[in-house]
Amino acid sequence: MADEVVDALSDGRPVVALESTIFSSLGLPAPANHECLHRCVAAIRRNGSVPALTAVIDGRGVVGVEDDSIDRVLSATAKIAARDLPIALGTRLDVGVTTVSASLTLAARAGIEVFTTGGIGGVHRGSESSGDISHDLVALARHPVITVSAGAKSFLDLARTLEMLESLGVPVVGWRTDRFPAFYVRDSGLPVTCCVDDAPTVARMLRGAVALGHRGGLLVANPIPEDDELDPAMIDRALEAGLDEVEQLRLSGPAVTPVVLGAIAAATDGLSVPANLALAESNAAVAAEIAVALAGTPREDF
Ligand code: PSU
Ligand code: MN
Repeated sequence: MADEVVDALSDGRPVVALESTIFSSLGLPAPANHECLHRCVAAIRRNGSVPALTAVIDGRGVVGVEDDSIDRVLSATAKIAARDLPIALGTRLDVGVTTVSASLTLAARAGIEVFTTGGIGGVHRGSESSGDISHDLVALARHPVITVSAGAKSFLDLARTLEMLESLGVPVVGWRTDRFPAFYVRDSGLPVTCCVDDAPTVARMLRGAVALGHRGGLLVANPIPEDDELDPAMIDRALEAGLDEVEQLRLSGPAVTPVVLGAIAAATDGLSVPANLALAESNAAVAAEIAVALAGTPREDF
């Protein structure tokens, strides 16, 4: 753990964890990936919290990547989900980027209660035959951490993703919306479990869940800012291009998501990239606000 993160946690000051896959070339093309990280970190600090980027470095889980290791992490190509952490540590992996599930594992272990990302993984289209369901969903149900995301990209089966979250007992809280957002667009057409307008209410939800012994966290769904929303028709075409590419390459498993993400960026002529940066920054700001509210919500009150 970075000294700054240890100090903040021991003083009870707000900390927000970040995943690193989104900031690597598996998530965003260079140099936008670097810009995205800088904007998210700045948004977290501006809103009164300490950022903690997660990764695997030299065979260890890291919470709070130091500045001199950032370039090394962002150029890593090993995608580490939660189930890859034991392997990464056991084999002393040089460097790897963490997905949502691995980041939640590390954040929870470090005692961090809020995590920000772009979009979570979910139930893939065609999962009836492929069985491809991201471990992100299980991780959301396993760790007492609030995840802020702009929903999930609609190359996933969003209706099934929400059903799975219900099965797993994960509340889906709309941040000032009653609709589940679909990453580049504000409304997937599907409802959230409830709509919340302020950070203290979200903070009380986590405190209440923990006090009751309800395992797992919350998903806070924050729609992309209105000015940055993309045209749904254009995105649908780009998603089709991405899914076609996956089919032609006969990909399965963890290789699917990075290839679809790259194909979407190409098919939108790069338009998807600034939108991705804007929503990631917005999520980071909301996460920091929630972390500040948690710091002011005593556990003893529940
Ligand atoms: N969705 C995005 N951008 C991303 C990812 C998902 O819009 O960068 C990354 C996240 O790290 C997420 C992971 O946790 O992909 C999910 O991968 P999989 O579908 O293999 O579980
Ligand atoms: Mn998968």
